Amino acid sequence: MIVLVNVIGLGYIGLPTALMLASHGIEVVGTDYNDALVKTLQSGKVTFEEKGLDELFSNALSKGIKFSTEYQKTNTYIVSVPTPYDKFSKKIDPVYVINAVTTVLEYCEDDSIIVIESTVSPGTINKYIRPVIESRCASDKKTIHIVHAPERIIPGNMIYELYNNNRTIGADDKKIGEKIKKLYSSFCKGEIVVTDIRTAEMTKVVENTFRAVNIAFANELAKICRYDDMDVYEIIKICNMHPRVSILQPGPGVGGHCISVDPWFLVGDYPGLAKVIDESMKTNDGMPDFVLNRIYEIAHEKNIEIDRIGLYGLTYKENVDDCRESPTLQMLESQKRHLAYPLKVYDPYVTKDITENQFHDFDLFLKSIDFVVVMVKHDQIRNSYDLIKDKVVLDCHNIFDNENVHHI
Ligand code: SAJ
Repeated sequence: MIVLVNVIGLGYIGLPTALMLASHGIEVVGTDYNDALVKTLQSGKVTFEEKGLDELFSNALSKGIKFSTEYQKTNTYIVSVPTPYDKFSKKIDPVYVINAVTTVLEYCEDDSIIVIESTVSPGTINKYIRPVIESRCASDKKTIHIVHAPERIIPGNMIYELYNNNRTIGADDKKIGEKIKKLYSSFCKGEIVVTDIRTAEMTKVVENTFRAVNIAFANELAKICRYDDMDVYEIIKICNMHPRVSILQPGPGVGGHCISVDPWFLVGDYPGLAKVIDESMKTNDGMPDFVLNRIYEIAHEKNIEIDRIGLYGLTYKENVDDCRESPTLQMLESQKRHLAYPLKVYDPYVTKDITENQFHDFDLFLKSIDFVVVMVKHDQIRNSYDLIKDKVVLDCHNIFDNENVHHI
């Protein structure tokens, strides 16, 4: 029987998952080694902005959720720590998962289940996690079960998706898989499929790769259409009227910790085989530079000085405060490498200074520029066309169809 669930890693995935379980009557302790983060949560404040998160947090607090820097002695753990990738080899770096599992092994009871929610590349659990568990089990004479339950929620709509998305549970033993399925069913209304661990690992990476490849296709079309003066948005709109065509939207690049990262695991592990994926990732990674060229062309044509150009948006997508792998940061980084004066930048969701020339006041930002580049389609800018209509506008998301607005 599950007595207490110890969620390890209270980031974008771990925190909402812990809160969701606690709100649905499960006894939960959330553990993170970041003391400041744990203190913030203990003081009753959430650590990032997300629709519905505050409410879920109060609910979980009223049901007794606790936060700690200590691992707990129990029989069920959910590990949701980051899995970065090595930029050079493109392979996953499982060090955080290995460390978390190693520490769990010091605390867990016999017959415990360790659920890994972190995204891992196919084979990671067998190669790196299983040996750690098996050697410890042999010396302690314990039985420990591994389960992989990759998360699928999208920032900006996390709470709704936690409730409603279908899920995958990978386990060696179906009975253990069913036990964890029951745990997630305490809040999840979607279908939960129980399969084996390698399949669960692969499905997660494939889902994000599917999206990366399809975004790359839209980005490539944008480049072709720009080269030969065609309207990519009109073309995509018409093509999508075909019953079996559904093209995504081009943009200034792909950010976030998932779609811009996970497909590289397949390229790293199967370099000779994952060719479409490799090219797609390069296409997406090249978009910030493509937009930078576009900015240069337009500024040159309109005679605008570099210090009168401003980038609107620093996050990796609209209406969230998450800047991981953001196209704007990639673009600023590329500018820096070319020793160029950094462009002005403003984002209503980013209140801390994370880059040079960053504004925190929308009006002041607008007053200081003549050319605005819409990098992120936050609701604020969608509703502010009147404020920018007299400026030169490069709209990287096709949110304005006004005649004098430029597109990528
Ligand atoms: N983007 C485009 N064109 C599009 C759609 C998106 O350029 O047509 C860009 C966005 O602007 C953004 C990036 O792609 O920079 C990724 O954004 P997203 O909203 O598509 O996805 P993420 O990274 O926030 O979340 C994804 C989701 N995966 C899939 O949709 C297959 C989510 O379900 C996963 O939980 C998450 O990755 C994850 O953690 O793996």
